[in-house]
Amino acid sequence: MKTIVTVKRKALASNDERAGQLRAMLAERGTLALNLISSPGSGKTTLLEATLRELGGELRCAVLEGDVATERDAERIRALGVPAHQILTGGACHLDARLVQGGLEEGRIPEVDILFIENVGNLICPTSYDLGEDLKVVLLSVTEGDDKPFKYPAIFARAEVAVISKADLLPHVPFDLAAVKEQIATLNPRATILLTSSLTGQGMGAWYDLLRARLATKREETA
Ligand SMILES: Nc1nc2c(ncn2[C@@H]2O[C@H](COP(=O)(O)OP(=O)(O)O)[C@@H](O)[C@H]2O)c(=O)[nH]1
Ligand SMILES: [Mg+2]
Repeated sequence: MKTIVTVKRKALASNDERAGQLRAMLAERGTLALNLISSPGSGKTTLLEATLRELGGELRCAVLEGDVATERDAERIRALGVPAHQILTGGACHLDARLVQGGLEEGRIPEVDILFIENVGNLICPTSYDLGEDLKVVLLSVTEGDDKPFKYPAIFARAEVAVISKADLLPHVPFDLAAVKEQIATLNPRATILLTSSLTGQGMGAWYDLLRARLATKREETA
């Protein structure tokens, strides 16, 4: 047991070192980096597609996609004319800083204003791995049940932004929105909570404004 804990600690320490290198590189470029985390199917890629349609003409964006298998998400992004690279983990349940460094290797992704990293779909493993991002964004769709923040507390405690997605489906599912907001606020009182629908555009203005504001802050900090 002691050996397992020590090995895991060492792996995380080595990841943190690489994440520090990534953070320094992104700061030098003035790139804002987001790490999107959720269960499979919560709407990460659809949120990105809507975001890139909105911001694509105004800001330089690129996407690193993390999945166990297939290039499907990267293909969805590239179909919008936005640079995307698919990282295949070959079974691993999360991205780590080494994989992201590989994804950013010369020529794969140009220098951009915002780099979106879509993590492998799950609420547990990606939580511990720093990818050099400026902020972690957790998504929870209204179809997943209103008990999830307390069931997966670590990610909701760490994510600076919580997006409650698929708001258009609220009238059709039992989902206590107030209770979910309360759980998230209990786990992270400073979290920004957004209610969005990528389908209808509900709440998306606040999401775009948050991205613009965070990029401006980063530029001021790194100028
Ligand atoms: N009703 C509704 N469906 C959505 C919304 N966003 C995504 N979806 C659907 O949810 C499914 C999974 O979306 P996807 O973006 O691939 O999720 P990901 O696995 O988190 O990247 C797809 O069928 C989407 O069309 C939304 O805002 N409203
Ligand atoms: Mg996806």
